[in-house]
Amino acid sequence: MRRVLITLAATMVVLAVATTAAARPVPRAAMSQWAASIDHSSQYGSEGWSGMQAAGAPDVSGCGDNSAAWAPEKPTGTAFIDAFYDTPVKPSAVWIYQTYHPGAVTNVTVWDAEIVKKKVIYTAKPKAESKCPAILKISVKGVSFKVGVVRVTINQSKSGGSWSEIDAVKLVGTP
Ligand SMILES: [Ca+2]
Repeated sequence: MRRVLITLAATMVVLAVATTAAARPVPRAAMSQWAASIDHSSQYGSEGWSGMQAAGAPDVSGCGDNSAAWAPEKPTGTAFIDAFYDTPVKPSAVWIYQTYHPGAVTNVTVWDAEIVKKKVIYTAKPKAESKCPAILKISVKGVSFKVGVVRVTINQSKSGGSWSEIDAVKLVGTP
């Protein structure tokens, strides 16, 4: 009887190992997230129009000068925001919500969370985008590392002497 029990126990261990080995990992679903915090090259105000106004979900409706969006200190020249995300992801898309004088985004660069690896995912010449508000939807391919930071650079040379403002920056990818 004892031998039978030992044999039975050994069989169960083998079965358990086999079951574990056969179980496949479950693929992670893509997720989208809004920036948790923002650094900036400059900001128009410390509260309204500050860098943090580009964190979180969009909260500007329509097109116009709105304190719930980030604006740089000056309505001329270049400026950038660095959007930081809580969960680093292999990116598939970055969406930039432009709510005043769209068309100024000239460069989007992504970093890993440790700020070691980086890749430029978008470049363009500044233009006056007639559609406003406008979402710049960038499809991201070929970034092999998990992204934790997105830098959005704007050039306001075609913004008609007024500010180009960004309401939110969405990062889509797989954790
Ligand atoms: Ca906002």
